Amino acid sequence: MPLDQLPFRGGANFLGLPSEDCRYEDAHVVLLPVPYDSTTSYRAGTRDGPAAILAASRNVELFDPEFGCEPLNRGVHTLPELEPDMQGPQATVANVENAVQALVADGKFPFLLGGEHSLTTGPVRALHAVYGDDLSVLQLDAHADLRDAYEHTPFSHASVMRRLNELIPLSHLTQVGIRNISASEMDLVRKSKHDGIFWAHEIAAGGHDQSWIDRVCKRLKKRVYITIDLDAFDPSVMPAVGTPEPGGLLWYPVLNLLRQVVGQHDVVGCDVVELCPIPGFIAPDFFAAKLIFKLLAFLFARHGWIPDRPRPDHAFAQNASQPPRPKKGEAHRKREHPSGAARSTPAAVASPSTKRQGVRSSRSMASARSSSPPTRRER
Ligand SMILES: [Mn+2]
Repeated sequence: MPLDQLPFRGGANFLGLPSEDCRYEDAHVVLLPVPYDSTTSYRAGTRDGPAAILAASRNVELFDPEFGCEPLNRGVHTLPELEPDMQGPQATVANVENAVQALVADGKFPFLLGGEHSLTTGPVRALHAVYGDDLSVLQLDAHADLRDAYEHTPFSHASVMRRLNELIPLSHLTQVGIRNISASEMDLVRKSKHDGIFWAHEIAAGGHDQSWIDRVCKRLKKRVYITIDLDAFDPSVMPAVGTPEPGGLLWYPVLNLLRQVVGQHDVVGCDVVELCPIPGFIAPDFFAAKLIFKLLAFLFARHGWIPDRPRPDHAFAQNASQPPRPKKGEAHRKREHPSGAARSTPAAVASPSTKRQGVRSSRSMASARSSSPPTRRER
């Protein structure tokens, strides 16, 4: 049997979409996986984060009830992993900066998958070169990361916001979910009258009052870079981080924050960093993948990148008791369970819009598919 008729999986692209739907040329968003950790101070392993996120993303359901469609069927390209430079964090950060510079020059929205948090300096430098004082940074994190140096390096993940502060003023930095800060960082906060910290305990004390989200949005400038250190979340929902801290943020409030920020501001780049996978425990990997899916969906909605979008912005969020009905023709689509049960059913037929990367190794197969032999949906 010829190789191209066997069910090889495609490369590790986000969501496992067919390669013809996530070409670089057509992409709005480009994911840049950087499997780097060298300054991690507690449990190491964030270098395995990008691969775990991409693997988990294959199991994210493409249909999103909030949008009433499959918002990310096309337009998201995943680059191969950027090789870490073992000379140290500076060299790797420089490579990331160069990569993001090239993506922005090509008109792509850059989305970094870490890796440790020190990488964030790369995209922020590249975007600051473009947007200057218009650029502000929204950081979701348990840690203020304002130390001048940590464990003898100024490029530590514990110093990343301090490095950014050499580029952008504290008035352009908004920090959400903070609950770990040192005395020296607190000194800096007091002396500089930094009022951009949204403490985790204050958010928690507010309960269902989410007016803090309005205050976050008010503080942001025109252009926003979003950096999400996954330890911003509570360890009960996101235990797979190198430096967990109790009392963190939860799923829905963070989605509400991201929905509003993306809806009201010009978000120009994002990263999700510090996933430190726990072998055999898939829930945190999936959590990270789904978080990226939602963030990208908000972004696609904001820019009108979702083709034939059937519902107005965030209608589901405003009327959560009424999930949208499937579009005509979708009602009988067979839902394949993310557990992979469908994998054992080679005859399973997916509608064209939901097919993911399966046998796509040659043009001949692509054209064979369009003459409609049933193609197995790869998950
Ligand atoms: Mn952190």
